[in-house]
Amino acid sequence: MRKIIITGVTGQDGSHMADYLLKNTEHTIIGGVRRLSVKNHKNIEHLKDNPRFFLIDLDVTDAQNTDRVIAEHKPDYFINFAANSFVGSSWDMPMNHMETNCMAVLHQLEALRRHSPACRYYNAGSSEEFGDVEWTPQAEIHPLRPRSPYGASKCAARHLVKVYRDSYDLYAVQGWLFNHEGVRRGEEFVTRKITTNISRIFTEFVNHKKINPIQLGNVDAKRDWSDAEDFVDGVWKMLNQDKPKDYVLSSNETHTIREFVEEAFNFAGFGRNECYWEGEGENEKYFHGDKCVVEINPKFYRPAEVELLLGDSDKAREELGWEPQTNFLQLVKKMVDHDLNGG
Ligand code: NDP
Ligand code: GDR
Repeated sequence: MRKIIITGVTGQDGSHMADYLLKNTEHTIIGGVRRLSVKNHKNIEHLKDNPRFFLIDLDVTDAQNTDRVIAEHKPDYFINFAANSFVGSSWDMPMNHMETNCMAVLHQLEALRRHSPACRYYNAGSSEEFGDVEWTPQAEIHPLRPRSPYGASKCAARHLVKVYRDSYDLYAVQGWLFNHEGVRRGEEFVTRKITTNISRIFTEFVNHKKINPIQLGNVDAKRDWSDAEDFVDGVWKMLNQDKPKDYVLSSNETHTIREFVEEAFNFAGFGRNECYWEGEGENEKYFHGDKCVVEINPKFYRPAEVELLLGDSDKAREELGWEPQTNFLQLVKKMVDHDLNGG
């Protein structure tokens, strides 16, 4: 039986990883949580009585805290999902993104090499590192061209992971994960923002109330979306190879935010033929019959946008034997159904 520390365990990926490891391994899972005045353990509430799962205090920005935790537990695996993961906030709080997404990785690598050098380490890298893409699709060889402080923080962390791997012979990897979503996705990310608001609009609609449209930014950006539950399997496979290597995980398909909106309204029962876009740019709106259900709000535009992401995860599929199980339409439907049923 081995010990696995997961940071970010209250978030989307960390909680799915805990579920996955409790189901598929015999190992003990130690979830790292930071102190908050009001707990947000909704995603791990169902695990609280599991004897193989327990929580420890770990704020990843605190180097001493990190060092103590690693020295005490000497984990066999350390899976770092903790981050400020919202790209949009990274222009407002760039230092917080660097501290949480990059400096924390340095604290972890330093502590691991001193106290637990045989530990296998994963850091959550991102397709945002490819940023202003040079070509499409993006595989592991694509240059790093971040467009946000968030993307830059993940690139810097990537370099640290490789430097520590090469210098100290650590099993340390950082995947390039394209967008992955699901029913535990935070409500400010665009997919969940759409599905939770459609659920609200559905209630307004059936109760003949005034409909408050969803406010969105750039609906023409393209993303390569998958299901987060499929990705934790790929991360675990990356951690269990003969040699440490970094891989892209992606669906190998891309869709606009606009398409996500259309499919989500359709799954919620707002007939496709009754819905249409009208207007242009900041004045564009999406209607169901004569009711506006989506409008553009420039407040949600970003100072620099990643317009297109499309992954090429063929290497992971061949070498790890990994493949996503849920496709784009199944993912949209799963999220809409979940939110229509009360979230
Ligand atoms: P979430 O935003 O859902 O979860 C982030 C987690 O990090 C939360 O548990 C949060 O805790 C925790 N956290 C934030 N700051 C600290 C801190 N100082 N100390 C300890 N914990 C902290 O993100 P996801 O699950 O979606 O993503 C997981 C990782 O994968 C992140 O690193 C993200 O950048 C990366 N990633 C995600 C992708 C995606 O599409 N989801 C794609 C590519 C990369 P709290 O609950 O207290 O806020
Ligand atoms: P992203 O996810 O930035 O790709 O980062 P997000 O869902 O926030 O944005 C995706 C795209 O949608 C556009 N968009 C909006 N986004 C939000 N949040 N709100 C809106 O109203 C809105 N309107 C349009 C955005 O401009 C963008 O183009 C996610 C995070 O999980 C990161 O942590 C991770 O690294 C990357 O995915 C891969």
